Amino acid sequence: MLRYMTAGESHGPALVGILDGMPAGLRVDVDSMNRQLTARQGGHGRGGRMKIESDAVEILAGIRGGSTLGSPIAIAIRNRDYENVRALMDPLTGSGPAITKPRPGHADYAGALKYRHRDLRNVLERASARETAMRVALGELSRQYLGVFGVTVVSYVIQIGDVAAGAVRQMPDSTVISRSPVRCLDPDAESEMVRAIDAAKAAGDTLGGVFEILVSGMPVGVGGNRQPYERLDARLAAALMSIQTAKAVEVGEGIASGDYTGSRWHDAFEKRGTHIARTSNRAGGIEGGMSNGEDLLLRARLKPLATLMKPLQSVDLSSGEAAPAAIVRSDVCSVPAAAVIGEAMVCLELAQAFSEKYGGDSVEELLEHFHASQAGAAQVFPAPSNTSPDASPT
Ligand code: EPS
Repeated sequence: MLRYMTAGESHGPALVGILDGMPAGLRVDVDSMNRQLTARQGGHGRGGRMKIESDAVEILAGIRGGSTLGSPIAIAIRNRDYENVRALMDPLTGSGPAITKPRPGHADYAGALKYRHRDLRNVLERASARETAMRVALGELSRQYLGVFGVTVVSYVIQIGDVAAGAVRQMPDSTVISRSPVRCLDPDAESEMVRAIDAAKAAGDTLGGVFEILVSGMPVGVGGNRQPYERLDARLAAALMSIQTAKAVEVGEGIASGDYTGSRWHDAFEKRGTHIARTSNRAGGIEGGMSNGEDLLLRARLKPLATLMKPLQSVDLSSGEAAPAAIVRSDVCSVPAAAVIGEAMVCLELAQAFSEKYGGDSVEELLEHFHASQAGAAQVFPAPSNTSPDASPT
């Protein structure tokens, strides 16, 4: 079983993460982990913090000579900004003026009451999206694990504020995505998105948006329907909803599904050569909580960031008096970064689901299980099937 845990405050000494259950013998590409960390830091609309950090992983355990050992993998990412705020954040002596005016839309208020903190900094330090740097590092390791099965995961932005991009239905080139300042594949929408972010910044405001994740190379039957928590759609939705600012997740054309009749919505089967294909993919590659062999299509809708340079009305919790909400350094728009984080979350969740179905102690054993499963599935029906062993990666 694959599982992970992270720790770290936004301005503490470091973020740390442990990924347990990775098989032995996986070649690890640290450069691609660092590239994803750089991608997470990017995107038009990011704030001053990103000029201070240059995130890179430090491998502490579980990897030797560039390959996984099968033991727990431990990683650190240093917070450079810690050196600037040591007096405030030192784990033993840190202290400073309390933040007491909660930002509407942020974890400030609920967290203060939940943990009985009088200083909202004690809430915002962990609530900050800074911790997602570690998710991205662990997610990139999970992507490398998924690569063993020939699975590819990409993300791109399809909306920022009220600027929407054209639909994407084919696996896009990830280098094209990473060249865009807003991870958008539609050049017209891209320049309008950049303009919208600049306008929001000038107005002291923030913007949310929508990103999409496309997963190709999925075998049939990952996830399950025996128990609610096995369902792949539920698990991927939870993984994406865990991203700061996420307010809704869509699987395939899920949001519109209630508007259709069954005969118009479901993805009919079609015999195409030696394969069973579908005439559409409104289900987003998941039926009955299991992958159905089509590409996975997921979307996350993000609210605008809660820290406003022209703040909303709040209450000073220390005095009970009305006051504008606290202003702290923040971003204007983090949708492109959230897309990178979304990819990581999907990789982490999919890797767990794959390890449940095909798990092994080494990559060799994993592939034995996978090939045996694919070959077995191909025998179920003598008729054409897209689970043929030929479809499996070499
Ligand atoms: C972020 C780090 C934060 C913010 C932003 C994202 O750094 P700092 O608080 O030092 O400026 O830039 O966080 C938020 C928008 C938030 O609400 O916490 C990051 O690393 O992604």
